[in-house]
Amino acid sequence: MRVDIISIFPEYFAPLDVSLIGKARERGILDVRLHQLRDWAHDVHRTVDDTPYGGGPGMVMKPDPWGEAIDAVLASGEAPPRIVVPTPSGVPFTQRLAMEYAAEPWLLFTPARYEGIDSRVMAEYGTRTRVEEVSVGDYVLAGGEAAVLVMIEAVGRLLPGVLGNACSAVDDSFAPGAMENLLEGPVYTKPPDWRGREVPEILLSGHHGKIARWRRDEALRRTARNRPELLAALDPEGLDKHDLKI
Ligand code: 6GU
Repeated sequence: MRVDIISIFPEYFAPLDVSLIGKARERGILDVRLHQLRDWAHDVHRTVDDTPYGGGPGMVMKPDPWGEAIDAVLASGEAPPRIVVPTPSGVPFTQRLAMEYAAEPWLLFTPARYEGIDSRVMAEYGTRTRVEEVSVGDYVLAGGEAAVLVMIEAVGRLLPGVLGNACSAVDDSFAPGAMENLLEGPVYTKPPDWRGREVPEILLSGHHGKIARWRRDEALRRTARNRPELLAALDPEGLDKHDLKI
Protein backbone atom coordinates (compact mmCIF):
# COMPACT_ATOMS: atom_id res chain seq x y z
CA MET A 1 0.00 0.00 0.00
CA ARG A 2 1.17 3.51 -0.79
CA VAL A 3 0.48 6.34 1.70
CA ASP A 4 1.27 10.00 0.98
CA ILE A 5 1.11 12.69 3.68
CA ILE A 6 1.18 16.43 2.97
CA SER A 7 1.88 18.53 6.08
CA ILE A 8 3.73 21.62 7.30
CA PHE A 9 5.34 19.27 9.89
CA PRO A 10 6.62 16.24 7.96
CA GLU A 11 9.10 15.65 10.85
CA TYR A 12 6.06 14.90 13.04
CA PHE A 13 5.91 11.49 11.34
CA ALA A 14 9.23 10.16 12.69
CA PRO A 15 7.31 7.49 14.71
CA LEU A 16 6.46 5.79 11.40
CA ASP A 17 10.12 4.61 11.33
CA VAL A 18 9.53 2.55 14.49
CA SER A 19 8.00 -0.78 15.53
CA LEU A 20 5.28 -2.53 13.54
CA ILE A 21 4.87 0.24 10.93
CA GLY A 22 8.64 0.76 10.60
CA LYS A 23 9.04 -2.98 10.00
CA ALA A 24 6.21 -3.00 7.41
CA ARG A 25 7.98 -0.16 5.55
CA GLU A 26 11.35 -1.97 5.63
CA ARG A 27 9.64 -5.05 4.23
CA GLY A 28 8.03 -3.08 1.40
CA ILE A 29 4.44 -3.74 2.56
CA LEU A 30 3.91 -0.03 3.23
CA ASP A 31 5.36 2.81 1.12
CA VAL A 32 5.06 6.12 3.05
CA ARG A 33 5.92 9.36 1.24
CA LEU A 34 6.09 12.65 3.17
CA HIS A 35 5.66 16.07 1.54
CA GLN A 36 6.28 19.58 2.91
CA LEU A 37 3.20 21.71 2.08
CA ARG A 38 5.35 24.89 2.13
CA ASP A 39 7.23 23.60 -0.93
CA TRP A 40 4.11 24.74 -2.83
CA ALA A 41 3.87 28.20 -1.20
CA HIS A 42 5.71 30.66 -3.42
CA ASP A 43 5.95 33.93 -1.45
CA VAL A 44 9.11 34.73 0.57
CA HIS A 45 7.48 33.66 3.86
CA ARG A 46 6.08 30.46 2.28
CA THR A 47 2.65 31.43 3.67
CA VAL A 48 0.02 28.69 3.92
CA ASP A 49 -2.69 30.46 5.98
CA ASP A 50 -4.86 33.56 5.86
CA THR A 51 -7.73 35.19 7.77
CA PRO A 52 -11.18 33.58 7.48
CA TYR A 53 -13.84 35.13 5.24
CA GLY A 54 -16.78 36.19 7.38
CA GLY A 55 -14.47 37.02 10.29
CA GLY A 56 -13.84 35.14 13.48
CA PRO A 57 -10.81 33.87 15.35
CA GLY A 58 -7.92 31.82 13.97
CA MET A 59 -6.59 31.30 10.47
CA VAL A 60 -7.64 29.12 7.52
CA MET A 61 -5.26 27.20 5.25
CA LYS A 62 -5.09 28.73 1.76
CA PRO A 63 -6.38 26.62 -1.16
CA ASP A 64 -3.45 27.39 -3.53
CA PRO A 65 -0.61 25.51 -1.80
CA TRP A 66 -2.92 22.55 -1.05
CA GLY A 67 -4.14 22.43 -4.66
CA GLU A 68 -0.61 22.44 -6.09
CA ALA A 69 0.63 19.88 -3.55
CA ILE A 70 -2.30 17.49 -4.13
CA ASP A 71 -1.97 17.91 -7.93
CA ALA A 72 1.73 16.94 -7.68
CA VAL A 73 0.95 13.84 -5.59
CA LEU A 74 -1.88 12.79 -7.94
CA ALA A 75 0.39 13.26 -10.98
CA SER A 76 2.94 10.83 -9.45
CA GLY A 77 0.61 7.81 -9.72
CA GLU A 78 -2.06 6.15 -11.84
CA ALA A 79 -5.62 5.88 -10.42
CA PRO A 80 -6.04 8.68 -7.82
CA PRO A 81 -5.70 7.87 -4.10
CA ARG A 82 -8.57 7.96 -1.62
CA ILE A 83 -8.06 11.30 0.18
CA VAL A 84 -8.44 11.47 3.97
CA VAL A 85 -8.80 14.95 5.47
CA PRO A 86 -8.40 14.81 9.27
CA THR A 87 -10.71 17.19 11.13
CA PRO A 88 -12.68 17.06 14.41
CA SER A 89 -15.77 17.85 12.26
CA GLY A 90 -15.38 14.65 10.22
CA VAL A 91 -17.10 11.26 10.30
CA PRO A 92 -15.82 8.99 13.10
CA PHE A 93 -12.76 6.86 12.32
CA THR A 94 -13.81 3.31 13.24
CA GLN A 95 -12.37 -0.20 12.92
CA ARG A 96 -14.72 -0.62 9.94
CA LEU A 97 -13.16 2.41 8.20
CA ALA A 98 -9.66 1.15 9.08
CA MET A 99 -10.51 -2.13 7.32
CA GLU A 100 -11.83 -0.26 4.29
CA TYR A 101 -8.63 1.82 4.09
CA ALA A 102 -6.48 -1.32 4.48
CA ALA A 103 -8.06 -2.63 1.24
CA GLU A 104 -7.08 0.51 -0.75
CA PRO A 105 -3.94 0.58 -2.90
CA TRP A 106 -3.23 4.27 -2.21
CA LEU A 107 -4.21 6.78 0.50
CA LEU A 108 -3.43 10.50 0.75
CA PHE A 109 -3.66 12.21 4.17
CA THR A 110 -3.85 16.02 4.36
CA PRO A 111 -3.44 16.99 8.04
CA ALA A 112 -4.11 20.70 8.64
CA ARG A 113 -3.13 23.18 11.33
CA TYR A 114 -5.10 26.31 12.29
CA GLU A 115 -8.88 26.21 11.73
CA GLY A 116 -8.66 23.83 8.77
CA ILE A 117 -8.37 23.90 4.96
CA ASP A 118 -10.42 26.17 2.66
CA SER A 119 -13.43 23.98 1.91
CA ARG A 120 -13.16 24.42 -1.86
CA VAL A 121 -10.12 22.10 -1.84
CA MET A 122 -12.25 19.14 -0.65
CA ALA A 123 -14.99 20.08 -3.17
CA GLU A 124 -12.45 20.24 -6.03
CA TYR A 125 -10.92 16.79 -5.47
CA GLY A 126 -14.27 15.28 -4.50
CA THR A 127 -15.20 15.39 -8.19
CA ARG A 128 -12.18 13.21 -9.10
CA THR A 129 -11.78 10.75 -6.24
CA ARG A 130 -13.18 9.80 -2.84
CA VAL A 131 -12.50 12.61 -0.32
CA GLU A 132 -13.51 12.11 3.31
CA GLU A 133 -13.24 14.36 6.35
CA VAL A 134 -12.49 12.03 9.26
CA SER A 135 -12.27 12.57 13.05
CA VAL A 136 -10.43 10.31 15.52
CA GLY A 137 -12.57 11.26 18.52
CA ASP A 138 -14.67 13.87 20.28
CA TYR A 139 -11.88 16.22 21.38
CA VAL A 140 -9.83 18.85 19.55
CA LEU A 141 -6.17 18.33 18.65
CA ALA A 142 -3.82 21.20 17.74
CA GLY A 143 -3.47 19.69 14.26
CA GLY A 144 -4.34 16.64 12.18
CA GLU A 145 -0.82 15.08 12.33
CA ALA A 146 -1.41 13.00 15.48
CA ALA A 147 -4.73 11.83 14.02
CA VAL A 148 -2.89 10.63 10.88
CA LEU A 149 -0.44 8.64 13.03
CA VAL A 150 -3.43 7.02 14.77
CA MET A 151 -5.10 6.11 11.48
CA ILE A 152 -1.91 4.77 9.87
CA GLU A 153 -1.23 2.56 12.89
CA ALA A 154 -4.80 1.18 12.82
CA VAL A 155 -4.66 0.57 9.04
CA GLY A 156 -1.04 -0.64 8.87
CA ARG A 157 -1.53 -3.50 11.32
CA LEU A 158 -4.37 -4.83 9.13
CA LEU A 159 -2.21 -5.12 6.00
CA PRO A 160 -1.46 -8.74 5.02
CA GLY A 161 1.85 -9.89 6.51
CA VAL A 162 2.19 -7.08 9.08
CA LEU A 163 0.89 -8.84 12.20
CA GLY A 164 2.90 -11.87 13.31
CA ASN A 165 -0.27 -13.82 14.01
CA ALA A 166 -3.02 -13.22 11.44
CA CYS A 167 -5.58 -14.18 14.09
CA SER A 168 -4.57 -11.31 16.42
CA ALA A 169 -6.76 -8.89 14.47
CA VAL A 170 -9.78 -11.23 14.57
CA ASP A 171 -10.44 -10.98 18.34
CA ASP A 172 -9.82 -7.21 18.47
CA SER A 173 -12.31 -5.02 20.24
CA PHE A 174 -14.66 -3.69 17.51
CA ALA A 175 -13.56 -6.30 14.93
CA PRO A 176 -16.55 -7.26 12.76
CA GLY A 177 -17.82 -10.75 13.58
CA ALA A 178 -18.28 -12.23 17.07
CA MET A 179 -16.54 -9.24 18.74
CA GLU A 180 -18.37 -6.52 16.82
CA ASN A 181 -19.20 -3.69 19.25
CA LEU A 182 -17.77 -5.67 22.18
CA LEU A 183 -14.71 -4.65 24.18
CA GLU A 184 -12.10 -7.33 24.85
CA GLY A 185 -12.02 -8.62 28.41
CA PRO A 186 -8.99 -8.93 30.73
CA VAL A 187 -5.90 -10.97 29.76
CA TYR A 188 -3.31 -12.82 31.88
CA THR A 189 0.09 -14.49 31.53
CA LYS A 190 2.56 -16.29 33.79
CA PRO A 191 3.08 -16.52 36.74
CA PRO A 192 -0.24 -18.07 37.87
CA ASP A 193 0.10 -16.31 41.25
CA TRP A 194 1.45 -12.74 41.35
CA ARG A 195 1.49 -10.99 44.75
CA GLY A 196 -1.25 -13.32 45.92
CA ARG A 197 -3.46 -12.52 42.91
CA GLU A 198 -4.41 -15.65 41.00
CA VAL A 199 -5.21 -16.05 37.32
CA PRO A 200 -8.90 -17.04 36.88
CA GLU A 201 -8.95 -20.82 37.27
CA ILE A 202 -10.99 -21.40 34.09
CA LEU A 203 -8.07 -20.12 31.95
CA LEU A 204 -5.80 -22.88 33.33
CA SER A 205 -8.43 -25.60 32.79
CA GLY A 206 -7.65 -26.35 29.15
CA HIS A 207 -11.42 -26.48 28.50
CA HIS A 208 -11.63 -24.43 25.29
CA GLY A 209 -15.44 -24.26 25.19
CA LYS A 210 -15.68 -22.98 28.77
CA ILE A 211 -12.82 -20.52 28.17
CA ALA A 212 -14.57 -19.07 25.11
CA ARG A 213 -17.81 -18.71 27.13
CA TRP A 214 -15.91 -17.01 30.01
CA ARG A 215 -14.16 -14.59 27.62
CA ARG A 216 -17.44 -13.62 26.01
CA ASP A 217 -19.07 -13.01 29.41
CA GLU A 218 -16.11 -10.85 30.48
CA ALA A 219 -16.34 -8.91 27.19
CA LEU A 220 -20.06 -8.29 27.76
CA ARG A 221 -19.42 -7.24 31.39
CA ARG A 222 -16.63 -4.83 30.42
CA THR A 223 -18.70 -3.35 27.59
CA ALA A 224 -21.64 -2.81 29.97
CA ARG A 225 -19.34 -1.03 32.43
CA ASN A 226 -17.18 1.07 30.06
CA ARG A 227 -19.38 1.57 26.99
CA PRO A 228 -23.06 1.03 27.89
CA GLU A 229 -24.13 2.72 24.62
CA LEU A 230 -22.33 -0.03 22.66
CA LEU A 231 -24.13 -2.75 24.59
CA ALA A 232 -27.49 -1.12 23.90
CA ALA A 233 -26.66 -1.14 20.18
CA LEU A 234 -25.65 -4.83 20.04
CA ASP A 235 -27.43 -6.73 17.32
CA PRO A 236 -29.91 -9.11 19.08
CA GLU A 237 -29.20 -11.65 16.30
CA GLY A 238 -25.58 -11.77 17.45
CA LEU A 239 -26.49 -12.60 21.07
CA ASP A 240 -26.80 -16.19 22.28
CA LYS A 241 -29.15 -17.50 24.99
CA HIS A 242 -26.36 -17.35 27.61
CA ASP A 243 -25.58 -13.69 26.79
CA LEU A 244 -29.12 -12.69 27.71
CA LYS A 245 -28.44 -13.38 31.42
CA ILE A 246 -25.82 -10.57 31.57
CL1 6GU B 1 -8.70 14.35 12.73
N1 6GU B 1 -7.98 16.65 13.84
C1 6GU B 1 -7.96 17.52 14.84
N2 6GU B 1 -7.29 18.67 14.73
N3 6GU B 1 -8.59 17.31 16.00
C2 6GU B 1 -9.25 16.16 16.09
C3 6GU B 1 -9.29 15.21 15.09
C4 6GU B 1 -8.64 15.49 13.95
N4 6GU B 1 -10.05 14.17 15.48
C5 6GU B 1 -10.44 14.49 16.71
N5 6GU B 1 -9.97 15.68 17.08
